[in-house]
Amino acid sequence: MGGFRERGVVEGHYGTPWCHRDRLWLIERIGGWGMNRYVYAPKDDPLHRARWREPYPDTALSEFEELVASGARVGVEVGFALSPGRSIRYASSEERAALLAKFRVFRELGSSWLMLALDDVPSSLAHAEDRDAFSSLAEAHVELAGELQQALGPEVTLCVVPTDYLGVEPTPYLDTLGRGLDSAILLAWTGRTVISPSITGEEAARRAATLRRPVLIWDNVPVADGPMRSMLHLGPYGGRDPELAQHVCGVLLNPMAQVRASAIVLRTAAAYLANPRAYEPEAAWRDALEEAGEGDAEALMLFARAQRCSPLWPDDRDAELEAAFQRLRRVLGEDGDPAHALAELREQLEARLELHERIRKGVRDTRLVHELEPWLASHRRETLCMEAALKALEAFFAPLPQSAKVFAFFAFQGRLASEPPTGKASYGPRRVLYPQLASLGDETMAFGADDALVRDRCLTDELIRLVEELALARLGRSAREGEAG
Ligand code: LTM
Repeated sequence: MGGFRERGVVEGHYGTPWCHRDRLWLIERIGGWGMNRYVYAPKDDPLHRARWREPYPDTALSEFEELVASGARVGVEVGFALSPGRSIRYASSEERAALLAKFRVFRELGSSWLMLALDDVPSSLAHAEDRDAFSSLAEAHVELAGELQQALGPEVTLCVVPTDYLGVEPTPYLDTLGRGLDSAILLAWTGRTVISPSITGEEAARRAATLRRPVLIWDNVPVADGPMRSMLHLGPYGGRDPELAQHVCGVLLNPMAQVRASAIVLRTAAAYLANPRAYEPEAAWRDALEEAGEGDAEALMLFARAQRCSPLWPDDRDAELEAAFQRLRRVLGEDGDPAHALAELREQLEARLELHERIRKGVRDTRLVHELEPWLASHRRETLCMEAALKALEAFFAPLPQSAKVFAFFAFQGRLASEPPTGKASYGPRRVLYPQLASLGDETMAFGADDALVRDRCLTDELIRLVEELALARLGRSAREGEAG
C-alpha cells in the first residue's frame, strides 16, 4: 500500500483569514512534520471568492511568492484556490478568460497546484445564458475545469471542489463529473457530511468509484467557523480508517481561524498521515502539546482536556475531571459517604483553577496564548463555578449549623450570578450547531444522521444541577421536618 500522496492543509474557513506571518509559521511547521501541501483558500478573502474577477494587489502577490518560496524550502508545495461559483457566467468566454488569467498569475509565482473551489454555491445554473448553453451545472463545471486544465498544461495539478462535496451515494452531478473530467484532475470530498465524525475505507471507496479516481479528502477538522464559533477544537485527529490511503490520494485538513491552536490537531494529523496503521491519537496528542506548550506544556495540556469535544470526540469534556464528577454522583446516588469523592473532585478542580495564569505567564508562544484568550476566560469561569458548587457541597456534608449550609448555598448562587457564561465553550458546549448536512442541493438540503444541534453538554451545568437538587432536598423545611421525625 502506498501512503497518502497529498498531506496537508487547506486554509478554507469562513471568517478572518490568517495573516502572512502565521501562514509562514504554519508552512514551516507542517513541513517539519512531513506534510507536503498548503492551499490558500480563505472564504472571506474577497479576492478569492466574492470579487474573484479583481486582481490581487502587488503586496499580496509578493507575500504569495514568499509563501511559495518558503514552502519549497521545507517540502511544502503551496497551492492557490479561486471560488467563482457564486457569480460566474459559465457560458461567457470573457468570464472564463478572466478566471484563467487569475490562475495564471499564481502559476507565474511558482505554484503548480491550483484549486477551482465550487463549494457552497447554488446547485443549479443561475443565469439564463448558462441554462441555454449547458444542460446542467455539472456540464458547465466539466467544461470549465477541462478548459482550465488544457490551458494551464500538464505540469499543473488542478483540483476541483465539487458543489456536491459530501455524502456517499452517487448523484447525477457527480456521475457527470466522474465521467467528464480527465482522470488527472483531483476531486475533493468531505466524507459523509460536512464535519465527518468518521471516514471509513468503504465510504471513500464508494465516492472514488462514483468519481472514477481516488478522492482528495477536504477534511473539515479542526475548523470551527459559522455556527461553531463557540468551540475551540483541540482534540487529536481521529475516526479516520487506517486503510483510507487505498481509496484516496490524500487529505487536506481545514483548520480554525486560530492557526496556532489548530497546529495542535494538525500535528496529530501529520502523524496519522505519515503512518495511519501505527497512529495512536493520545500519544500524538501529547507530543503535539509538548511542542505547542513549550514553557508550560503541562498547563496547556490540562487546559486542552476541556477543549477536546467535537464531532470526532463528542463525549470528551475533560475525561479526568468527568471521572471524578461521575464517582461523586454515584456515591451521592447510593447515599454513601462522599468524603473521598469530594476530596478527589477538589484536587482535580484546584489543579485547573490557575491554568489561565500559568498559560499566560509560562507558554512561550504568545501568539498562541493570544488566540486562546477567550477560551482561557471561559475555562476560568467554568472552573470557578464548579469550584463554587463543590464548596457548597462540602458545606452540606460538614458538621456545620444548618444556617451555615444555607449561607453556603447563597454564596454558591452569588458566584454564579457574578460569573455569567462567556459564550465560548469549555468542558463541553451549552449549544452548538454543527453543519451535519447529508445533501447540499438548493431544494434537497437536509441534515443527516450525524448529531447537528448539540445542547446542554457543559460539565459545569451538570455539577451545578446536581448541587442545586441536593440543596433543595437537604435544606428545605420539609427535609428538616422529615429528619426530625
Ligand atoms: O467544506 C467545504 C468544502 N466547504 C466549506 C468550508 O469552507 C467550511 O469551512 C466548512 C465548515 O463550515 N464547511 C464548508 O462547507
